[in-house]
Amino acid sequence: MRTQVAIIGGGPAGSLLSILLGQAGIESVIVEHRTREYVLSRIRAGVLEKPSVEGLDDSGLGERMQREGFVHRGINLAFLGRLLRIDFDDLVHGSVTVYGQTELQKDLYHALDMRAGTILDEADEVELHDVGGPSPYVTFRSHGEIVRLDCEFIAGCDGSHGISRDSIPAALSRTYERTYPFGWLGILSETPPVSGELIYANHPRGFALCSMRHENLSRYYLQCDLETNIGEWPDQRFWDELRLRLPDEPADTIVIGASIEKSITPLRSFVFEPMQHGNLFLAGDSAHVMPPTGAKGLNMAIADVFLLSDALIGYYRDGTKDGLDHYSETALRRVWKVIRFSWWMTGLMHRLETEGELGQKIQEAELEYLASSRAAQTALAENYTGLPLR
Ligand code: RFL
Ligand code: PHB
Repeated sequence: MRTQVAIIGGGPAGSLLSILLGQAGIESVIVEHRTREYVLSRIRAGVLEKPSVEGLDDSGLGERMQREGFVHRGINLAFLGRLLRIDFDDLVHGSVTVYGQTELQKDLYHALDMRAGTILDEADEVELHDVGGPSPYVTFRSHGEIVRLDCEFIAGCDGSHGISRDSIPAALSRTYERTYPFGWLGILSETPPVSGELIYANHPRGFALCSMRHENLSRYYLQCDLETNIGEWPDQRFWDELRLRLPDEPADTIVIGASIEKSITPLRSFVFEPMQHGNLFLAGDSAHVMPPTGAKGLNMAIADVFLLSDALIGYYRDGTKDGLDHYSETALRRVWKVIRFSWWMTGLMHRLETEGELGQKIQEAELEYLASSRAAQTALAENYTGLPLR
């Protein structure tokens, strides 16, 4: 089998890349480890920043998102029993769109199907070969058969547990990592959201987040210990704890109901450098992971893919290698700013055991400062709604 670009991983990064390349007449094949049903069953991100929304719209992929997504012009920070609204519209003329990753993934698969894009799923034993040389190829086992896929470029879009980055020699690469000593216990519940906008809550008992998917589907998270056993968190305990971590106003009006999903996510900041080697290019979670506090992971994957697709299109259309040569350097400049923002917001909003009561007081002082400073609110709004793609 032969193609121009072999794409490892068919999550949002891999699917979007294949579509954008297809629109420019460049052939690609996606090699995905899981089934489509499995990929669509993962409940993950919920917030798209402005540059993601604009990019998807410009690529003709935003029709359902525009119809069914919810534009949010602000978020709320809860602390010391009160709510502080960060008004994106007023501060930076910005907004974000609440649209689940699952829905976006469905739209991407639909667009791939319409162009007869090739996804080889249930691929095992995926291996990359000769990424540093002129004729890279990928081998894998698909439905019992060993397949060899020859290509000109490989895009490693295989997420945080992927294998692509292992093909970049250790002597030439570097990882930066922090694992946080806590996670998020999340539930999805068919109840109306407690508020029209997201609420990020700082509380001495731990962080809480009230989010949503639509009018009758709420997503809530609680900071939890890494050793937390989900079995010890029946729905009632979750709701009781959530109420304790919120100011009275939202706490008293929460509509509770049965959860339809419950899971724990560990929190991590991780960057792998460089994001390219020879003819291999990394995009999305395969190169960087951030704690979900700033709602950035999916948006970063989308930003990488716009940059990489432009670089590949530049090469195939005009023969210029400039975009490809500078891909990692350009992508990482934005990656580090976003990693920094997610780290900052995580540190501001979570209970930090090692910092004790002093840490709590300092967080409260910073939140008070935010409440009193338009400059500080503007910095938050600018980062949350999305830094420019370049
Ligand atoms: P994905 O989505 O993990 O897709 C990678 C794909 O690669 C496949 N794969 C392989 N395929 C072939 N061979 C191999 N060896 C392979 N190994 C893996 C996998 O099966 C998978 O299909 O990575 P991608 O495309 O880079 O997309 C990244 C996003 O999924 C991720 O950053 C976000 O979900 C993060 N995230 C959030 N991001 C936001 O922008 N806003 C949010 O509000 C937000 N909330 C979240 C989140 C992530 C969460 N969890 C569970 C990690 C909330 C949570 C709880
Ligand atoms: C979500 O709705 O899943 C969500 C929203 C905002 C975040 C993280 C997750 O910061």
